[in-house]
Amino acid sequence: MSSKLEALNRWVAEVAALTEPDRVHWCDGSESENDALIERMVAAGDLIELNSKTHPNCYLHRSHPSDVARVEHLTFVCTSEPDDAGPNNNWMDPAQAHAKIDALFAGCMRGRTLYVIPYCMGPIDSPLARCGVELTDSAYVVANMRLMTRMGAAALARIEREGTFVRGLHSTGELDPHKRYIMHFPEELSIKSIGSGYGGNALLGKKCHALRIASWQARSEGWLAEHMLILGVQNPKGEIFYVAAAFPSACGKTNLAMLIPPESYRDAGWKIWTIGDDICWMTPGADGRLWAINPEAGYFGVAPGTSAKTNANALAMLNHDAIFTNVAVTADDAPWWEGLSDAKPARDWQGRDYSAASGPAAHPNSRFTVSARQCPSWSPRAEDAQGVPISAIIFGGRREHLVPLVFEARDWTHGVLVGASMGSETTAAATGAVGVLRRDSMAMKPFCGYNFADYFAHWLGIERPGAKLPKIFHVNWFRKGDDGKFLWPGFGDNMRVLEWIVGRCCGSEDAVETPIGLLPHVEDLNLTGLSVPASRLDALLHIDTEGWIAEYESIGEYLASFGARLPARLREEHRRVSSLLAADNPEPVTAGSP
Ligand code: SAT
Ligand code: MN
Repeated sequence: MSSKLEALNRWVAEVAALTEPDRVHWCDGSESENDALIERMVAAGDLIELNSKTHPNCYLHRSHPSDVARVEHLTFVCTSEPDDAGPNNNWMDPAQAHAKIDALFAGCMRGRTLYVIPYCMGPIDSPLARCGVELTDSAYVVANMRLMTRMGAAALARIEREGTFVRGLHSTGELDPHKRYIMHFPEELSIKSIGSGYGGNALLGKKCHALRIASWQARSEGWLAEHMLILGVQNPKGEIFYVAAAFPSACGKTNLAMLIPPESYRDAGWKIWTIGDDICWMTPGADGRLWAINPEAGYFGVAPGTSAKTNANALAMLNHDAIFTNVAVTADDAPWWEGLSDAKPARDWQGRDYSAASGPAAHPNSRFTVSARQCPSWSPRAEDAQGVPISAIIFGGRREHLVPLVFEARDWTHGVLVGASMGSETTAAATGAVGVLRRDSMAMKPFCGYNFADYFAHWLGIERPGAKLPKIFHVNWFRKGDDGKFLWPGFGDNMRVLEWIVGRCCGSEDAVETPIGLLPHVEDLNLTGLSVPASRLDALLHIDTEGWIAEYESIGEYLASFGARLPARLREEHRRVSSLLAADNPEPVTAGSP
């Protein structure tokens, strides 16, 4: 097979000449194709069939033990000018990068099949959607891309019609961490990834295309490609407000996107609809509002901690037609991970007999891949070609201290500063130390395909005459008390915060002004059925002025690291909040004081 698009045929031929596969397979996305692939992977031991009674059509994949997460230190943005990639990215000269990675691709597919995967990010008929083609030698990648994107014949037809597509070349190579690179060429709309078969390193439609390359395209075309979930909050009147929320990887986006409200809310008629759990593409509409689509068609979610209590919707979608990566299994071949149930794991994520001495049974970054439609809270609006109008944008990270449960930015400029200043403690989603506080602007630190300074300017520029932009909020579910325990129950109870946010968007809720933004009055949070002591709520909504002065000093240093390219408006906004904090300090330290 080949395509009607000569440019595509030529590229496939060039890649085949370089990588020397035994055969080339053009994926049509059909059921029979998938069945045949799964059969081959099971025969080769790349997939293990799970219990067909409790988990029909579910499979387990065990990745190489050194290949279990994204590798930010091996991820590059290769632009002609180093400053275009910015201090937030690793940079390599494009010609040098091509030479380096092509040397690794040479002959790497001998004995293997080269799969051609045409895919569409977003509803297939949406003007907001964008297409790509991934060339890979991994059948596991094909099976995952089939769940995560609109993959196959319909995507190819759109690509042939449009003539343009993002080119992604991937090989598992030797799975050698020393021969592993994830390279992006935004000026060429292309990606080359070798040496990893895992998640965001290998499923090129996800982080590589839908965030790094798309953010670059979005800037030149006037839209936003963001690391955000999208959910709909339906109130008892039946009105639905759409909210986009940015959190770093493994900070609960999937759980928030599928939130089940507390019983009192459900009885009153509240409901959450899921549009997406990881990526959001937003475009200003003719009406001035931001309209959003989820470019993905599935979820690649973190397994550990997912349970009937924390995310019953996720559990319900995981008992058929799902791929599990690096989870443990029980004696009767059901998938298992820490936090799931009291059942005992029989084998750990590496397939060894489980022993508590060798660490967690499931890898902390173990994942499930499943079609979005299997989620009980899936919204049919996820297929809407025009997207959904966004009423609120939420930023949030993991912060043990200081940052209150929720606050609202005063206006768009302040909101952009709040997003740019985001900090979060690192997680197992990327290789490296866990629990270290780092700045992660808009949760895009690992994903913005260009200089953050230019990205902040692009965000500021979204505010144009006539724009009816969403309100911007910041939340922190991860605040801990002196006893080291979480102060806020989180999960379904986050509904209480969402209600206040939606109330602010339609003008029905009041707020308290503070230097860092607008906070709820404790009595305005609906706490029916919740037994959190008043002292804990006070702590959750308390502003520690001295702590915030120090925080703003650290934010100032971070912003200064972007040098002269940082938009002046952001610098001024930082100065404005800093002086509000100084004025609020009960014991101001003034220059020249004794
Ligand atoms: O592996 S992925 O990059 O897809 C998951 C994540 O880190 O969010
Ligand atoms: Mn993510």
